[in-house]
Amino acid sequence: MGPDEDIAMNLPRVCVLLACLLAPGHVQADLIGIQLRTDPLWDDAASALLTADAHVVRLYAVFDGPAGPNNENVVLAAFDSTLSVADAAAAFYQTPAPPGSDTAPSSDLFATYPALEWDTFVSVGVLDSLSGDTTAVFPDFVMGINTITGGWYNSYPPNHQGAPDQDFAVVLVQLTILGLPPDVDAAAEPDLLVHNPVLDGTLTVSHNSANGPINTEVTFTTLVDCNGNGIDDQIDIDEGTSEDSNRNDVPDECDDCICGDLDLNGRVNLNDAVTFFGCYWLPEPDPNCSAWQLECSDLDQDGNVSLSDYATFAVIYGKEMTLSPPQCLDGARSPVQSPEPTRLPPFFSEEP
Ligand SMILES: [Ca+2]
Ligand SMILES: [Ca+2]
Ligand SMILES: [Ca+2]
Ligand SMILES: [Ca+2]
Repeated sequence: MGPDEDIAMNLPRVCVLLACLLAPGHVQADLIGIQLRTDPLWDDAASALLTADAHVVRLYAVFDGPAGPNNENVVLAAFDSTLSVADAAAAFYQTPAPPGSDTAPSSDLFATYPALEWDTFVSVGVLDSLSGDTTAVFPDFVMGINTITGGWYNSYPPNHQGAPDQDFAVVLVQLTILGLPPDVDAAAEPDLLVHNPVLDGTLTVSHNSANGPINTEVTFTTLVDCNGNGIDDQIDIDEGTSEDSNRNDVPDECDDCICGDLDLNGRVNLNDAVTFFGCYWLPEPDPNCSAWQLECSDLDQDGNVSLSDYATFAVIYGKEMTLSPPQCLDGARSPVQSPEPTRLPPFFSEEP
């Protein structure tokens, strides 16, 4: 848990304590949000038992304090939620061992069926399905897309439903995922609630607070980070960190080079020439020539943007172009004619 989460979780807790002082005997536990937790130890334990590379994640509903004796029941309902595995080749693990339920298995069965501990299940604190206090029916998590529609009832101990941990967090879902590529680290992403490498979908939870029902929706989207900066590429584009000249929602630095078309507008024209000249004989990227532009200006891919590239650029100037370096001249032999001017503006062609 990071420092921000610590603050986020402790602040309301302080407020609850103050509320206790001001109005003793009346405590309303409110939902702060949904939290996703991963632990490499879970993965190791599950993988050892399931004889497969396993990724275990758990979703928790986090409250701002304990439910009080005068306000014992906290109602949660989850509805119209979908959770699927981000990778099409992967699937949620569902143990074939009894009881074969999608709800939390009884820990009494773990000695006989150790893999049952890592079953995929949905629960709001249903610690023991043998006790018969399960209140919802859920789909088989072996399916790729899981639509969860049902109600969960979380009440104050000692009835064993919804018992929170020391952080007032109640487990909602355990998801054990098999079949992901081995390089996927389920714990690696900085913002697990928004972008997670293993989950897609939404989880909507309704909480019956002191002020009426409150809906909390969490959307899980796979982090798309082609440029490897740890930030979702759509955010890179929206905030201008990355250009998206061809509006394909892919940062240009991740797009394939198109011969001479350095702004990816489909033509080799004046704007590209300005960029090309800015990259000419440049040893490394600078404000006038990004790393992607420098790489793509090297039309023969020999490692330098030199006179030979300029000669090629002059040939393909004014043409429409779809081929990638180093096939630029191959493409220029049968170009689609363009109305753009075909004469390259004057340029010093001497190498430094
Ligand atoms: Ca990115
Ligand atoms: Ca693009
Ligand atoms: Ca262009
Ligand atoms: Ca070159």
